[in-house]
Amino acid sequence: MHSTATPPVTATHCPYCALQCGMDLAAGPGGGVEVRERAGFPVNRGALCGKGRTAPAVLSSRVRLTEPLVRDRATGRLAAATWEEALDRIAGELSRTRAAHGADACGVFGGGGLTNEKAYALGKFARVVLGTSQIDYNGRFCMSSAAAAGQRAFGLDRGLPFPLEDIPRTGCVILVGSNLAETMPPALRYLTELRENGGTLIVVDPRRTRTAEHADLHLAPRPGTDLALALGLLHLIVAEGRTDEEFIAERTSGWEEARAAAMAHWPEHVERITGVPVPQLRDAARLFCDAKASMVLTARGPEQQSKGTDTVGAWINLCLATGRAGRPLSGYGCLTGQGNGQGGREHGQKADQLPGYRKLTDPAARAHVAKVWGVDPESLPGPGRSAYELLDALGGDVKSLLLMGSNPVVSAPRAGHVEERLRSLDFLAVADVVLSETAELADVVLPVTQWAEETGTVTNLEGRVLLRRRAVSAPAGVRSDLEVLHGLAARLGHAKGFPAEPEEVFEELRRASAGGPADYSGISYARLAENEGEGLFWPCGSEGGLGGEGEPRGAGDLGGEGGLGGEGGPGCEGDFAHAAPHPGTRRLFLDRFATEDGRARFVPVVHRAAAEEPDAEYPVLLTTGRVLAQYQSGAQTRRVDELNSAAPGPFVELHPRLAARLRIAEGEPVAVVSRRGRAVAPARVTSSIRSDTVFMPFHWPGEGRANSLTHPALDPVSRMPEFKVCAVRLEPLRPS
Ligand SMILES: Nc1nc2c(c(=O)[nH]1)N[C@H]1C(S)=C(S)[C@@H](COP(=O)(O)OP(=O)(O)OC[C@H]3O[C@@H](n4cnc5c(=O)[nH]c(N)nc54)[C@H](O)[C@@H]3O)O[C@H]1N2
Ligand SMILES: Nc1nc2c(c(=O)[nH]1)N[C@H]1C(S)=C(S)[C@@H](COP(=O)(O)OP(=O)(O)OC[C@H]3O[C@@H](n4cnc5c(=O)[nH]c(N)nc54)[C@H](O)[C@@H]3O)O[C@H]1N2
Ligand code: SF4
Ligand SMILES: [Mo]
Repeated sequence: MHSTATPPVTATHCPYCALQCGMDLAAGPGGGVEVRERAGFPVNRGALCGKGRTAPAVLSSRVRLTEPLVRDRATGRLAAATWEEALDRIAGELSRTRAAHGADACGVFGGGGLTNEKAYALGKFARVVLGTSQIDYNGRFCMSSAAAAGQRAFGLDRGLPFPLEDIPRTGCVILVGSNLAETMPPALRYLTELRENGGTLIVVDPRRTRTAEHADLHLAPRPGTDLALALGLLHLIVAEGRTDEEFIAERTSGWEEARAAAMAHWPEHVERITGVPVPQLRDAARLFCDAKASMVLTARGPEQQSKGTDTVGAWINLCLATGRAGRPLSGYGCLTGQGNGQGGREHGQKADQLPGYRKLTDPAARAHVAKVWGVDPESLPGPGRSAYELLDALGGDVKSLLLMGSNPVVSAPRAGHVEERLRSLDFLAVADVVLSETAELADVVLPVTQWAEETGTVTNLEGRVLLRRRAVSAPAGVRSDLEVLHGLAARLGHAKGFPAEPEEVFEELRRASAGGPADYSGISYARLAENEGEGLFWPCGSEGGLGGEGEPRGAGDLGGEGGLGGEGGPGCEGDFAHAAPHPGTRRLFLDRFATEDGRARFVPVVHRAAAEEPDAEYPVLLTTGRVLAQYQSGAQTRRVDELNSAAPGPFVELHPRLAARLRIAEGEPVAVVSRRGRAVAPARVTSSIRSDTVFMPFHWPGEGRANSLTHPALDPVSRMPEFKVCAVRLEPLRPS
């Protein structure tokens, strides 16, 4: 390892999930890097999971890409090349594609792990340098349904509209489809403290997970039926007269239609759909309403469905009908997943979006951002395809792809088909820190720096913007994603506008976001360094705009001076006459929602079936998710010995009754077959799962790849694929 720590101890953040735990990095013995506890950071108070603790192992040049690779036309193999050769090749191929087939034949695919600066630069690169509309990113597979539902109901999407510290102080939490004991372990503390304070925890998950074990009440619905469940609860609440009519009248619109839609979902009917007994539904409704304040938190379980947006909408309706939103210690929140899952969805790598969470179809937004970019608004392309649709179009009208920060060969739905589409491209370039399964297919692979080797900002699941500092130097031969975009832009005729220095990019991002829903204009590296122990919550506007580019704060999409009605503070909301810096907005919606009239919108939703329900041929439901010791496609964590020992490979979790019926024994290999493909993994027999459902984690490639099976049906609003439910058949494979 040639990493050296400079300075000796650096306060920074974890590379992995959206909690963005604080950690200290110090020089370890033998030139290595050591993770130390950073007790002062409030989100995790020093606690780290095994992934964060072992993250320095992925800095090692033993597992890293340290030189560019270019596919040799004669041998078909990837071979070491210079940076000049690699960048020239990419620029040349993209130019050729554009000349032959038009700008939209060039695609770009990004990631929610990329810093704000990278996400911003990637979106600008696509629209300004390539002129393509064909850009989207893996966040589409993550929290897009919750984002769409939040926009629809509240006029704004910030995953959590309140800080995590509010959770222990509310009265009741319904946690829907989140296994945070494994996916955000240090956050489990907020739920245990809730219970210590006398509050109740209700967990909704088809499996009795490590998280569900902490619950006062565990509801285990059939996968894909959360929409019916939420509507059934609302039906009961209305029937028992427990709605908050004053709140509904003062702060919402659309109740009558939503109420009528919910009333069609009788508890007995909901029991038949979900498998959750009526008495449990009644208990849940009562606990939620009895508490003085309560919250609903969702994660991927209910969201990764072809009706994810409506499902989250139904849970939001429940909060609104009971006055559990826009009030202290109450509300709906989404537990966003990736390291920069929040910021990554705000600054323009999404198909329909411009920086600052602006809409690409909004003429004022186009004019504002075009001015910051120094281009004609007319030159900006319109919205492109969503992630799966883009991957599905590869080799069709999209001929070349630049991919940064994702590994879709493992993580995309119907992955066998996606792999085939990637192979059919004229040209594929991948920037990664390791040779991922997707990078293996590329014509050019660029070795890039990662978290501890570069400075950048990330926005955690609370909307807390953080400075993630460089702590070590990168291995020789590696460049940053920003340097890559700088080099490519220069070769494609844009010598200016793509600085490689993160702070310079952030300064431009501030101006581009000014006045938008996700306003970062009041945030700077200097302020983030000053607020290192806390970060700054967006929206955080500037007083008087920046360099004449920004509109006055609040004049944009949020409608006026009242801003978002966050809780006040010195010089806060509505008080921009004097020069005190904006303190950021820790809590949203307390005075008004971010809609035009300030009211939250009920959406009338009704239950519908999953895209693929079990039948005689494929009689079992498959759901997918995560385990504690592996992260996502596993590209990083499968390279860490300690994590591999804890979670060495894929498995199929199934109930003893199902196992007995199919004569499958613990540990025996079993083939799981769907209409998309087949996967093989050892059986793990456990009574913690419903007997009509099997579960597979999706972290592994090859034979045990769960996504060989999954269904690419998309939610009509968010374009989220149905990762959490499809129909499969199980075939025991007795070892010969
Ligand atoms: N260890 C680890 N931690 C991670 C990650 C990782 O890969 N590994 N990834 C990060 C990212 S990007 C994300 S998005 C988060 C995800 O965090 P989570 O959402 O907690 O993760 P999942 O395991 O995908 O899904 C959560 C639960 O949903 C349940 N579920 C399945 N189907 C349904 C359903 O139909 N309804 C309901 N209600 N529940 C269902 C599953 O049984 C599972 O326990 O984790 C982040 N943290
Ligand atoms: N069946 C099933 N499939 C799923 C899910 C599920 O629950 N079930 N969950 C979905 C969800 S929520 C998500 S978020 C996706 C995630 O799936 P992916 O998009 O595949 O996510 P990662 O494995 O994190 O891939 C990130 C890649 O970027 C690389 N990388 C890390 N840091 C950097 C960097 O700074 N720059 C560059 N250029 N590269 C970097 C990593 O090495 C890795 O190869 O998977 C989705 N797929
Ligand atoms: S919980 Fe998330 S942010 Fe915290 S150490 Fe683990 S992976 Fe890193
Ligand atoms: Mo995610």
